[in-house]
Amino acid sequence: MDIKESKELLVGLELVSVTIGDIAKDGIGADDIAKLLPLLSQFQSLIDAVDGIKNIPSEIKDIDQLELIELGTQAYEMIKNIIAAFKK
Ligand SMILES: [Ca+2]
Ligand SMILES: [Ca+2]
Repeated sequence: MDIKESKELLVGLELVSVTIGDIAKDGIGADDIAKLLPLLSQFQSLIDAVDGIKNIPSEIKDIDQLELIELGTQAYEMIKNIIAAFKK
């Protein structure tokens, strides 16, 4: 088993969190509507993130060392990008 669903979930979480951070960091205003557009254009990523989510526990149970490194690296990048999005 691979870690496809786990990775897709991280991509979706990052996308949503970065968008929220970007919108909220300077207060919510009219200019924030434009910031929702990238989210719409990446709608398929959001669908992928939710689709197959029930397989994630099996993926994690079956994870090997390489996959762990891959997922860990992705999670680290995700957290970095989210923090950056929330910072002014
Ligand atoms: Ca804003
Ligand atoms: Ca998926």
